[in-house]
Amino acid sequence: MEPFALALDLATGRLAPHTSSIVRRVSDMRGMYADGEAERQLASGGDPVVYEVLQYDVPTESGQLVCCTTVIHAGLVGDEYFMTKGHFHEKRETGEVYLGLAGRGYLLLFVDDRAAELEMGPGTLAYVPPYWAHRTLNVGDEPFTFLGVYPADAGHDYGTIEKAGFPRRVVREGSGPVVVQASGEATGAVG
Ligand code: PAN
Ligand code: ZN
Repeated sequence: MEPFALALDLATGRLAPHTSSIVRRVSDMRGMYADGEAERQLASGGDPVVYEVLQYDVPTESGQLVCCTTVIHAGLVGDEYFMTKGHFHEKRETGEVYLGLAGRGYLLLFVDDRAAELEMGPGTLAYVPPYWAHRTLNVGDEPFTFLGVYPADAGHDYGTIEKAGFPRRVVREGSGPVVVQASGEATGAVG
């Protein structure tokens, strides 16, 4: 791998050049939102784009670092904010660093019976420790974008989250976000 420099647009999160990208729509996230009916209606209606990931690929080997940006669009499925699928790293002992670029979001994390949520905005540097599952979501009216840097051989385990979900969700109550237990009751942790 040769050294390289990329242009990162801090306002939009666009990374140029990038060598791969992912676009995920509501229909790509079946069963992940609490309100299944709202999810089905959106998916069979306009099926909006929930988020995009732009990445500059490097060899998938120990020591290499992937740099990628995520753009989560503003929106709701029922009362739940647009979010990423969320994952554990397949290599559980690998961590990750996120840097907020634009918009307002949350980072949800959990490991075993511990859960955490971090508010993110432009300039927030968030640390995802090894072993913690992580999911981000947009609680604002504009796209929420952030840069992620993680070991190229980390791998992504989505299956565990698809089966078990996250222990906490972030929903809009009135005009703002509230963190609730996945079962529905408020944690009282964040307003
Ligand atoms: C991020 C995520 C990105 C999209 O780059 O992959 O935000 O989220 P999902 O992968 O959960 O769909 C990261 O954490 N990489 O390891
Ligand atoms: Zn990750």
